[in-house]
Order: sequence, then structure tokens, then C-alpha cells
Amino acid sequence: MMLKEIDFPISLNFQPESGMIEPCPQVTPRHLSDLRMMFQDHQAVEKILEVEDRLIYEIRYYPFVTSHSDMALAVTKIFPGIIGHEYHMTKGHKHERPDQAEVYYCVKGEGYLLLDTLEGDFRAIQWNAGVVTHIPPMWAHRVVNTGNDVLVFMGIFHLSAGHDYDIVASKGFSYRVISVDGKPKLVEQFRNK
Ligand code: PAN
Ligand code: ZN
Repeated sequence: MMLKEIDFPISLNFQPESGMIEPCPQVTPRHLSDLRMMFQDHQAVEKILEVEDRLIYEIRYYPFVTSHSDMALAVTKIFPGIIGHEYHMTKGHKHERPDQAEVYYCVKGEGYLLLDTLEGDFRAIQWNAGVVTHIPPMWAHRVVNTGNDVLVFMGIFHLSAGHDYDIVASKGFSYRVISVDGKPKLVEQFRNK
């Protein structure tokens, strides 16, 4: 078999404390304006946006593309904070392809991984460093940082999985994680029909 350059093994250096990978060909920042539709308290969102477009999280990607495969590593670092009463979180998405699972690994911090079929089944997994979760196909996934420090996690998936954000924006997760007296609490969400 004739190997191309992309068909040879690759190793990265990963720093769990900072969430950095080296080499890192792509960093995607997500600011509050990117999550406008995701947080419940729209007034709180607009009030913060008048002052600053707060950085909520950053994603560092490495695409492992070969002649016959399309895996990717993404390290996400969610900064601590609250919008209204709701903790900083990822936008959340469902994979477009119905055969695409993902593995998430919590490297640092504390929070929740919310998993939702958006059709009645829901799981909230308490997350701290060391927890590895398999996300089966067709479960929307969102990570919430409830700690005072950054939450760093790794996701391993196929690039061809596709990311559907619109379905999450329109239906919403079944529960939100809010701060009550400084402690995280899951509250059921009245779902948009
Ligand atoms: C992850 C996510 C990443 C950011 O790589 O894309 O954590 O979350 P959002 O995509 O919801 O903004 C993943 O699940 N990839 O499939
Ligand atoms: Zn995903």
C-alpha cells in the first residue's frame, strides 16, 4: 500500500492544566454573543453584552484525517462564570449523522454533562476530573461548568459526524443548571414545542 504523508501516525502534546495541545492548528473561541439563544435570561445576556462580549469557552482542535478515516480531537476549556443564574456552558449540539457517537473525558474542573435525546430521555452526569463518558448517537450533549475554576474536557469524534446546533436552540435541553445560594441545581425546563 502506498502511504501518503497524512497516513502516518501523529502524537500531540496535551497539557491538562491549561487545556493546550501542541501542535494546535485551530482554536475556536465562543463568546456570549455566540450563545445568545442558549442562555435563558435574555435580559442578563444583553446587559453583559452592552459592556463586553464575554469569552465563555475555547475549543482547540486537531483533525486526524487520513486517506481512509476522519477522527478529531477537541479540547474545550470553559471559563467559570454565570449568566443570570445559569452557569457557563457549551452551546450543545446533536450529531447530524445517526450513527455517530463520541467519547468525552473530563480532565479538570467540576460540572455536569447534560445528555438529551430531545425526545423525552435525559441524563445529567455529574462531572469531575477523571470521568469518561460515552455519548451514544442521537443524544444532544452540553457541558456546564459549575466550579470556580476552568473546566477542561476532551472530545473524540468523527469529523463527518456533523453538528446540529439549531435543534438545540429551538427545542432546548430538558434541564438547565442554575446557581441557587451559590450551589448548582438542576431545574426542569418548560420545553418549546
Ligand atoms: C465537541 C464540542 C465542543 C464545543 O468537540 O464541539 O466541546 O461544544 P459545542 O460544539 O456545543 O459548542 C464535540 O462534541 N464535538 O462533536
Ligand atoms: Zn459532539
